[in-house]
Amino acid sequence: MIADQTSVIFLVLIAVVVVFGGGVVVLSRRRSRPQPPALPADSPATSLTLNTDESESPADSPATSLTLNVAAPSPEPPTIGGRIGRSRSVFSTAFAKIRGRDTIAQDTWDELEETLLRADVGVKVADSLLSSLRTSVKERTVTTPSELMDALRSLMKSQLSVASRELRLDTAVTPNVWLFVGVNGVGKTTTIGKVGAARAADGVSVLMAAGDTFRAAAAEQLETWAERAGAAFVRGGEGADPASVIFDGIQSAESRGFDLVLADTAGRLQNKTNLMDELRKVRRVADKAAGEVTEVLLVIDATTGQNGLSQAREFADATQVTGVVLTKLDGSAKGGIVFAIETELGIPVKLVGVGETQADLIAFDGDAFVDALFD
Ligand SMILES: Nc1nc2c(ncn2[C@@H]2O[C@H](COP(=O)(O)OP(=O)(O)OP(=O)(O)O)[C@@H](O)[C@H]2O)c(=O)[nH]1
Ligand SMILES: [Mg+2]
Repeated sequence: MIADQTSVIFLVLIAVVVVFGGGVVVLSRRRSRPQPPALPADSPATSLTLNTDESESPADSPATSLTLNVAAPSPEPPTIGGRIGRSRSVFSTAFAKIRGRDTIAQDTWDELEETLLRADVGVKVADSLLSSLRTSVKERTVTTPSELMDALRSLMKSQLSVASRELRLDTAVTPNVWLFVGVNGVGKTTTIGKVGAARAADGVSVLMAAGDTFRAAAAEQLETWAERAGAAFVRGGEGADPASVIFDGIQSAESRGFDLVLADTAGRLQNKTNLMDELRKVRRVADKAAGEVTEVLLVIDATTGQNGLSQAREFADATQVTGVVLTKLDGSAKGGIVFAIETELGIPVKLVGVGETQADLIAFDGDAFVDALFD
């Protein structure tokens, strides 16, 4: 329909140019979007330029130029494979090298172990994967390096087959409360911005509560994300009690009939007892407020390595974490920590952050993640 209109405008303009003997015509069309998510730098706007043959133009009239600037189409939703692609080659290269060997020898095992450890799966998970593979080789169900890699891939997938990764949003509850916790700088506030935008786009009414009262800038950062997502926003004064800001946010959401409160908290190290106690209080008070805490999401930076496991342990103990958000998986093929978190702690990874913009959030899929490490 829009394309038809553009064609009509195009033809009319050509006619005008022909009738009036030249000139430069520039047409711009930008698709209107309610929330313009920043386009990735590598998706330029489409520009089409048509020049008439100068030899046919009268000497005193410039060549006719018609430029159509069309905003690039919305990027395809990101995929794990697409986003960690840039640096995962270290793994796919190692796996491909093993696959290309003639036999399974000691150096095959060494290389395999090193690659798994580099992917951050941790010693325990690597040992369990390797010992299962050794058994298969002993029993001769696996005889070639290629079969070995296939067996590893399916073992890794089976380790990530948790019952459900769905985020709980109960329509009978007003409001659902999702609490975001984690150490400093992992991407809590950014993730709230992304989650809020995605839910608001689905028609869920969202309120963001600035429970990070440690710095004034933290509330302002969240407010910006709330504006972008079209979400309501509640904050307290600098240094206010985070639990009471979140409580007020929840009560306000209830009285205004909001579906979902996304509560931000200040980053804290998992070994700081007083700060972890503060978080316990946040959880307790949120439970006392209206609605129900239906998710406590621990945000972990994928590049953190095995330290992510001790973060998960301590935060789970303080707040009954229901899921993990693994951020910054773009540009990193690590994130093997998901194996340790899921197998050792039984906490499902629910979301993955693959960039800094609103659209850079993916629902975690274990199979796709393992495939991305291999392919
Ligand atoms: N590349 C990349 N950067 C991210 C991602 N998520 C967040 N970031 C960046 O990480 C930095 C910290 O993000 P914040 O959201 O402020 O982290 P935070 O956990 O709220 O930090 P504190 O509140 O200080 O504890 C920002 O520069 C974000 O843009 C991601 O998935 N990928
Ligand atoms: Mg923050």
